[in-house]
Amino acid sequence: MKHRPRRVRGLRLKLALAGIVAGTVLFGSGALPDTASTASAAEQEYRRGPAPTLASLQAEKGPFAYKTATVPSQSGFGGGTIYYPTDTSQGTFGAVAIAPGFTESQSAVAWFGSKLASNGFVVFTINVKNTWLDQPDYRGLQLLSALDYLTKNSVVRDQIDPNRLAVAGHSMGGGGALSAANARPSIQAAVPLTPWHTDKTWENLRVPTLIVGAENDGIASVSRHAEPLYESLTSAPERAYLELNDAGHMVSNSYNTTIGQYTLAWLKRYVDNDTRYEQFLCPPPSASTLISEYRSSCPGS
Ligand code: 9J3
Ligand code: ZN
Repeated sequence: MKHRPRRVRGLRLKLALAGIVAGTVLFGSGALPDTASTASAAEQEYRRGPAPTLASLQAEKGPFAYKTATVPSQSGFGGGTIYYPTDTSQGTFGAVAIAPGFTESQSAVAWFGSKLASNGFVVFTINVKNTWLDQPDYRGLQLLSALDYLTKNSVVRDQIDPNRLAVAGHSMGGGGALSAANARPSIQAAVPLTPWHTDKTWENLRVPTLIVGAENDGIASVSRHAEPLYESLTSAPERAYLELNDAGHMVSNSYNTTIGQYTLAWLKRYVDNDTRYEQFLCPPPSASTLISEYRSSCPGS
């Protein structure tokens, strides 16, 4: 739905706090610490791949070669497919677990495997235990179980940074991604895709979250799901709402350039702390033939 852009909330407070922190650092020590280069070292530590361009974000595949590994059904989730970069020369990668929606299998989110693994993430597309029955919160528990499997038991466990994890999912799986992020604040990013959840109170969720909505969604209408879910994220350190123009509920089930572009930028920015991607998120895009609406906390970082 189209709305007036919303005011950035909390920006003034964040600037004030930043000033207090900077002041404490400056006045609290004899020698001036080089905070700028410290920050950029931390940012650069997790950078993977070359500097991004709009074309590289929109490309179906990135620069990393990748392989897949099949995982059979486990006690905590219904198995799935791990897509992982084969390059072991650059240290660990961040990882994202992605759940499908009601009636769906991992095939509904499979394209994120190649898109994101080829850009330097370990991706775990999962099946849920009972694709018809499992409610969003249970899908969320299964996402957490899948992340634990990835970092503790999987064939690529040593290639994953357990502190750089993310969750995503379609519809009830997107509701599950909210639930997982809410339960585990150490998760670095969440990307619910045309999410569906009966609970619209996510005021305690503290994970940077990008919600993708589809303007003409007839199953999880944006006015009843994506938009109120986004608006409830008042404690998320960063949040964005990307609404795809003229799109339906299944828009994320096959390759979509705009969803791929923003999902990749969001994960790079918040899982890898890669500020080279900030320019593709902030300032926010204007409405276009592709994007009916965009809300965000920009500039918040
Ligand atoms: O996962 C989804 O596609 C949610 C859709 C839905 O309408 O669930 C109602 C039972
Ligand atoms: Zn809208």
